[in-house]
Amino acid sequence: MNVADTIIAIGSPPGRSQRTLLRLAGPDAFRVCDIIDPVRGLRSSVFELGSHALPVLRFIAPGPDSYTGDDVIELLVPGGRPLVELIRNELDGRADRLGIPLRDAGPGEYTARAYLNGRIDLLEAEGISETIRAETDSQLRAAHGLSAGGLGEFAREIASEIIRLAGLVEAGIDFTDQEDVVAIPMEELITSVQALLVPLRDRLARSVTIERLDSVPVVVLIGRPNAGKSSLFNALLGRERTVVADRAGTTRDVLAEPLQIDGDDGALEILLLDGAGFDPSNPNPGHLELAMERRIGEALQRSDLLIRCTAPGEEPIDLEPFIENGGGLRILDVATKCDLAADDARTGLRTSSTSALGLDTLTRSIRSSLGGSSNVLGADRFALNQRHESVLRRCRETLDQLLVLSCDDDAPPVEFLAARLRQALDELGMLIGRVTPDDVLDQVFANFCVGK
Ligand SMILES: Nc1nc2c(ncn2[C@@H]2O[C@H](COP(=O)(O)OP(=O)(O)OP(=O)(O)O)[C@@H](O)[C@H]2O)c(=O)[nH]1
Ligand SMILES: [Mg+2]
Repeated sequence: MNVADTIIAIGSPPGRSQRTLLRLAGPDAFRVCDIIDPVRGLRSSVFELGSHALPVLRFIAPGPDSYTGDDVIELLVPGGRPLVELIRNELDGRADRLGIPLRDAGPGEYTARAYLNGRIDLLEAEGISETIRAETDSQLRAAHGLSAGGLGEFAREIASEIIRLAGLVEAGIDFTDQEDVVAIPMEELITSVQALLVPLRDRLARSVTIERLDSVPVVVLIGRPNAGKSSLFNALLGRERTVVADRAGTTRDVLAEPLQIDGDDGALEILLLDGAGFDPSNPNPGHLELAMERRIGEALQRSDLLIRCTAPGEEPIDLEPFIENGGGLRILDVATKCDLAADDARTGLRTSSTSALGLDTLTRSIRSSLGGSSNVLGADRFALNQRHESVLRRCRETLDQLLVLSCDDDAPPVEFLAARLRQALDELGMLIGRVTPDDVLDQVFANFCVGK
């Protein structure tokens, strides 16, 4: 990616629209658009397109105070893509005549330029990308957390304490012959690293990866007609979402509702599906039965967990013919209507939608069957993407190793400890930018009068 180029892109999604945005950025953006005296702001203007003077809104942001850090111009054009394509061709022609290389912007290039020009840090850039991708409230809040700089601030605080410690340890190696330099005592180093590990561990324990927020597991209630599936569906949701009746075949279609299961480890959101009862003993299913069977079959294919409901006196249905490549599919067996049959031979979790028996155990079992971890960003949680999480985890592991080394009876050479601190800083550098040996040296010189 060459930041010296001038780039152009249509900033509106494809399809019909009343206005379309065209954005240029780079050293020749103003020249291509014939702007001689660029003044920051939004103004109405005209764009000369052949013999037509097209009214446009023009936003001018001279660098370095623009989103990307270089000269930016945005044209808001009335009409959709075909008109914008004509403007684009006209601009290409002008660029050719002026000898300006004008090229299409690559994916994310405006934000990449903002990063490369020092307008935003890497974490803010990732936050912008997550904001664009966000589909749920949790994802949007997570993205905001990234772009608001919370993680960067946290990582910088940790790094600054590691720089302080590295400065002290390295001063002990390099300048012990200076009378005013005292190497950090081992106990003090251990206490400081322990203190550093507390927020790091806490952050990791309370973090939810953004990738995890993407995934809402699908849980399907399945069983014979009249098994009590819809009653269980309503009972789990805590409201009368669907019709329940003693007539077999009440539910005809697949209903889906989100359900949040709270736990010590944060909340887990699932999509709970209630479908038509399935009667494997029916040798001649009619048109309607076949259609219902197809619908429930589709639901099963996208499910992560099946709750197999069996009413008193019935055998659990055989799910094998239903599930293609279902080896990895989890099944939770539930004996329904246990208020009617206190003691029977059915296996599985005993529930009753009427008396609420076993409902708490069922939600806990759903959660643990799905792996338990949270996919909802609660107020006390932090969003990280997988890259951030592994950086923080590696930093924590490195500091853990340093603690083990320091607590060893045969204390290791101090160079080993310094190397571990450097390694932890290198890990954090993946979040906040590289921490150079000079940063550590600055710390040494700031604390001691070395070389005065
Ligand atoms: N006593 C008792 N009756 C229940 C319980 N759960 C469901 N029922 C009754 O069983 C009948 C069938 O319940 P539904 O929840 O509609 O069963 P379903 O599996 O959804 O049935 P289909 O949609 O027809 O496949 C209704 O009359 C319910 O009131 C329960 O826990 N205890
Ligand atoms: Mg039903």
